[in-house]
Formats: sequence, structure tokens, C-alpha cells
Amino acid sequence: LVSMNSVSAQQNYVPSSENLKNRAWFEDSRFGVFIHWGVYSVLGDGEWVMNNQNFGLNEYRLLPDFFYPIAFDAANWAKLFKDSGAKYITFTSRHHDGFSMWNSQVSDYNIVKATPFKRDIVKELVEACREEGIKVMFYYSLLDWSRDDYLPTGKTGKGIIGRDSTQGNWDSYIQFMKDQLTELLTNYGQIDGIWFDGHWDKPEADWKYNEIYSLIHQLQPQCLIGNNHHLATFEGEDFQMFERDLPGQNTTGFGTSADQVGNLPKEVCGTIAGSWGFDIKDRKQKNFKEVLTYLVKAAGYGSNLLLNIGPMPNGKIQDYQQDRLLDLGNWLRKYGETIYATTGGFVTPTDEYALTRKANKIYIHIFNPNQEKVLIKDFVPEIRNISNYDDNKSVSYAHTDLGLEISLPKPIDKEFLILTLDVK
Ligand code: FHN
Repeated sequence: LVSMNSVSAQQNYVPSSENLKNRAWFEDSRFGVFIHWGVYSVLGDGEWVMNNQNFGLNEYRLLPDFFYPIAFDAANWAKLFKDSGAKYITFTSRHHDGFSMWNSQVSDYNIVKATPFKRDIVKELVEACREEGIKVMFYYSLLDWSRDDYLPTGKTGKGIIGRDSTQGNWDSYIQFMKDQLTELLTNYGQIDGIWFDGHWDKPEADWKYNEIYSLIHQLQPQCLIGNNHHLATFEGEDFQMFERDLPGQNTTGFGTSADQVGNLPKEVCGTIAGSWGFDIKDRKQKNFKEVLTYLVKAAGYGSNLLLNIGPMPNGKIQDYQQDRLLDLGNWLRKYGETIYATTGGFVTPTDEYALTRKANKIYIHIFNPNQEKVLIKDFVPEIRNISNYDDNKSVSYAHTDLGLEISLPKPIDKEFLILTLDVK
């Protein structure tokens, strides 16, 4: 598919060998932690609060003064991420409010210069994650609700008081982003991805992706580029992302339709809470089975899951969010072989099952084991044996006109059942 923005995409992009190697690592990793944390967290009303509550620019600019995360300990966070089984994190270096979570030299509206905390959170986080062997990617917002050069406003930001001028300076804004990305990719060692968001605010604009993507790949060839533009990928991107959705399902409008799903590594992102940024009155907390099903279904589509947490303004991660991550970690320690470094997508996952494959082993994850039988449609490989992953005991099966029918072992006192298929 040729997108309307293909003109500005990186021309004739040939990924470097470092980049291809990193794509392979990314595909194998299957699980990352997304972190939405910024000065918006202070208000406990999600990361869109500035726009949703029609803040004045000057009013919102009081927030950094209250950002003093007394309990923030990057080493603790990194340990939690490690224990969760995640292989990487994606951190909001700068969200739509335009606030930079590092010591940016091109914007004083940043964590070191504008908060009493004065510590470079990006630096601390990167270093702590590196210690634990967790790779780091940066979420970076293309859209900005604070800067004058971004004017006129796009689809969002119109209610923000002080954003009524139509006078912008697009070249200056693009240069600003390049300068910031250069900082992020120069001052913090190896960074394994840039995760863009906000294209949809000005879909007609010339985002100069040709220049921006080449700059990133020049500075750090292995750095993977993804862009949450909700479209088929543009040239120069290294992975495709699907927001709150499984590839090609597009149930939320933020995903991407089936014909826009390409061959690049895939990542779906979703939340443990109802929102991305900390929402103190959140009542949509997902339970363990829900997040686990999300991870397994994503793998069944051949995709990573980037699961979001929204740390509190004091630097703590809510207990239930920690619990979800730790429970995933425990599960992955036991069943990681059926998720990491597997392929998926050869049988479309359903609400009943998801299949992954590694060499001549296929794993069937059954979401509701308390039934007599399960029918897998469109199953082609020739089977030698099917067994229960937990105890290796063989289970019986039959090929029917409708597909592969497997009799489920009993009793199962667990939420999930995994079957191992030895195939030729
Ligand atoms: O507007 C953002 C939102 O705040 C959040 O960052 C998500 C994450 O995928 N992306 C945008 C919506 O598409």
C-alpha cells in the first residue's frame, strides 16, 4: 500500500545489518513494558488532562513545580521490569504536553530545569535498565500542546487557553525535534528504538520523516523506528505497531485494518489500567488472566505486547500494576518457551485459543480449559504427538472435516492449558 505520506518517508531505505539484528532480537523478545510518566501524573487524571480539561498554558506550567517523585528509584523499577520477563521498556521521553523528561538543552521545559527534582530521569532509567539487561526505547510525541512553532493546532489542543494563534513555524518545529532526538540518541548510550506518536494530529503535514528517520538511523543504526500513525508502515520504519488492538483487528479505530498489516516485526500496545497515564479514579484495572491472554494472543499473531504502566507522581508504581507484572514474570519463567522466540500468525488466534511455534513444536494455549474438546480450524502440519505441557502426558485427537479436534485432559484446575504438538 502506498500511503499519502510516502513522499516524505525515508527514501530507498536499506536497513543496516545492526538494524536487522535488532529487529530479530525485537521479534524474539515478545514482551516489553510501556511507561507513561510525566508532569501530568501529578493530577492523577491521565496524560491527556491538559487537553481534556482545557488548561491554560500558564496554568499547566505550574505543574512541574509539584513534580518531586520522592520514591523514584530507577534500580527498583528496572528490577521489577526484569522480574516481569520483559525484555525492553518504552518510556515517554516527551508526551503531547511537550514536557521533556531529560535534561534537554533545547527546551527549558524539562525535568532538570523546571522541576525541584532536578534529576535526569531518562538518564537514571536508561542506566538502571542497562544494568539489568533491559533494552530501552523512547516514546516521542510528534504533536505538541505547548510550543508556539507547532501552531496552528492540529486536531487536538484547540481548547487549551493560549493556543489560539495561527502563527507557527514548521521548519523551526521540525528542527527542534531533530535536536531533541539527537540529544536522546547521543547522550544516553545505546537506545534501541524511537516510538513516535501524534502523527494523526496533523495527518496532512509534512513531518519530514525522510530527514528524521535518516537522522535516527545515522546516529544509531540499530535503533528501531516505529510510528503510531495508525496506517500501513512508511518506508524507513522498522516495526509496525497496533494500539489497543491485535494486528489487523482494528476494534478501537486506533488499530490498523487487515490489509494494512505488513511484514515488519509487530507490536501491540495496551494498558493494565484503563488509561495510559496515572488515573487516580481508574476503575478499569485488568486482572491477571486478561493481561496474560493479551500477551498470549499477541504472540499468537506473531506480535510483541508492550504493556503499559502509569507510575504515580511520587515515583511509585501502584501495587496492582506491580502484581500484574510480577505474575506475568512468574508465568513466563514457567512457560516462556511457548512465547519467547516463537512465530505466530499461521493460525489466527480466537477467543478460545492461540498457537505459537518453535521449530517442530507447536504450542496451543487454551483460554478455557474446562471443556471437553477444542476444535482448531485451518490446521495443516502433520502431527506426531500431542501432550499436556505441564505433565507431558499424551492427549487424544482426531482430524475431522472441521479441523483438528483435541480432547482436553481432566481435571484442570488452572486458568490456562497449554498443549505441545510435535509436528513433522
Ligand atoms: O494520545 C496518545 C495516548 O496518550 C497514548 O500515548 C497512546 C499510546 O499508544 N497513544 C496516543 C493515542 O493514539
